Amino acid sequence: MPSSSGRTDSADAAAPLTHRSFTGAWQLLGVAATALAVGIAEFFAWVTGPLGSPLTAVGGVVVDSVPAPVKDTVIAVFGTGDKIFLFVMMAVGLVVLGLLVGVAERRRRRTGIAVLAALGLVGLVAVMTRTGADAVNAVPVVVGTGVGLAFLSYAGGRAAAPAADNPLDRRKFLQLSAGALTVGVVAGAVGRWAVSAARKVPDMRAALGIPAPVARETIPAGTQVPVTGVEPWLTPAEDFYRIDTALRVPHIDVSQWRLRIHGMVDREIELTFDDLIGRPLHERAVTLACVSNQVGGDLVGNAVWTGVPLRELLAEAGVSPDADMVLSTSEDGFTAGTPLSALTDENRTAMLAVTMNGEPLPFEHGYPVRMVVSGLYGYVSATKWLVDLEVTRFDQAEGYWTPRGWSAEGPIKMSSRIDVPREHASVDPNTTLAGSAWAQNTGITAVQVRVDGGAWRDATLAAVPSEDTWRQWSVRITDLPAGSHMAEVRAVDADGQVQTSERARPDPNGSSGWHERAFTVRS
Ligand SMILES: Nc1nc2c(c(=O)[nH]1)N[C@H]1C(S)=C(S)[C@@H](COP(=O)(O)O)O[C@H]1N2
Ligand SMILES: [Mo]
Repeated sequence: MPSSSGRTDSADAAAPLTHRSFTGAWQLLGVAATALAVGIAEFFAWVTGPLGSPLTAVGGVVVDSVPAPVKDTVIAVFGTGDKIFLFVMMAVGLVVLGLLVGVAERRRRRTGIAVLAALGLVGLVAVMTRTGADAVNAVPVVVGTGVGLAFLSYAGGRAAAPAADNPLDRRKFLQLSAGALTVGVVAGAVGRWAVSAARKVPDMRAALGIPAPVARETIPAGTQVPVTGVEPWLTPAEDFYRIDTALRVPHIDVSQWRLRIHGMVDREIELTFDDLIGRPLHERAVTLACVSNQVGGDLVGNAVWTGVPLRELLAEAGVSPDADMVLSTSEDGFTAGTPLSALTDENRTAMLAVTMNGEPLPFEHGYPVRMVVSGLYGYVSATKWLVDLEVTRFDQAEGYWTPRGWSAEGPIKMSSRIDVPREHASVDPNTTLAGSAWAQNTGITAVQVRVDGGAWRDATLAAVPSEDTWRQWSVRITDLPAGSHMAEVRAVDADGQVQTSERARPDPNGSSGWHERAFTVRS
């Protein structure tokens, strides 16, 4: 078929495609069909709700199957960008699968169709096995896969037809594939954008009238050492580290929110959000830490929370003396197993928090209700988007991370960190070192620093409202000779325990070891 455009500079362009010709065209066809299938599915997820998104669902399955060392490596390399990394990996994977679809279809008709159909099936299974999915969530994947398959079948059939009766020349064929690819990418982008934009919940969050706490936290003056470069004692919510398995941040409607307290209790309790905030609220500053935090790492933050003490709710429910764990569940199916003793102890802070630094919880940090327990790593205590509390036993239930290689119980290890000088900074011979240290529930009584393996010097400690938070420290060092140096820090808690020098990686129960910092003194 002659080209009608007149641009016959490339004779090839007008040549008909034959079954085995021009691998590139077939690869483009495969990628286009795959993009069309995924893009259309993501587009329809906008209509049926975010649970219908195959990308989110497959990503969720990947997140759920990641073993502890892999999770730690990804977090160590990408930090809180772990989710972006996952989506980039999925996009690359889809392109590779698309190439495979095209190559398979070129080799033998219908094999590419089979590969794409199998891909759709994987998406469907992923979607349907996510927490909360129902039949309607199957629609996007089914429609998307159907469109992708129809396109592949039509265009593949044309491409493979004998030259004589083939209405598609090579240029038209490439245009068709490029068009399908564009439609797929645009539909997918629009769908994902619309899912996040179509949320009415933010308005309600801003309008929430949460009563003032009856018991206020009194934050003493001087919690912050006057040294530039030290992380703020109170971490702004925007800068607070975020770690969770949620590829789709839950947006819960507070008017629909319910919390059930059940299991080994005398009386089950069900609370609405109004019931919860109608109770006396307590305000506490508590430092949260992630078990994946490396020595010197930044997966730790300090905020002022208000909420209802868990002790009171559990007492009302009447906990069985045989119980030793509370399994908390979030709206998206994450679970944490917290030792009951930590939640009933009068000397510990353990609450259902509704505000963070004076605002309703940000969506990323658990809106509308999360747990905050002083002294336990987040994975065993800090359930965000909380909807269920089951009083149970460690020999009968386990939290999300336990079967994935993390300890069932996760007390936060005593830690200290050097913030200043920054790594490889160049400083004056007289300089101030500063940072923070934490031993929640016990409290920090000393921080010691040494340079180049010399004598330990006591740092000056900043003020803290309680032993629930980290404590800043600083120490002035004078007359350091020019050249490279190494500083180390260690903490001492109120029981006289000295922080261990023994290095441990984060899994299975938290990193340990002294933080060291290399720096240079200018001549
Ligand atoms: N629903 C839910 N809650 C969760 C998690 C999660 O994956 N899902 N991760 C936990 C972990 S591992 C940590 S360290 C803290 C982090 O809380 P943040 O993101 O508010 O800092 O949340 C905890 N609560
Ligand atoms: Mo964590």
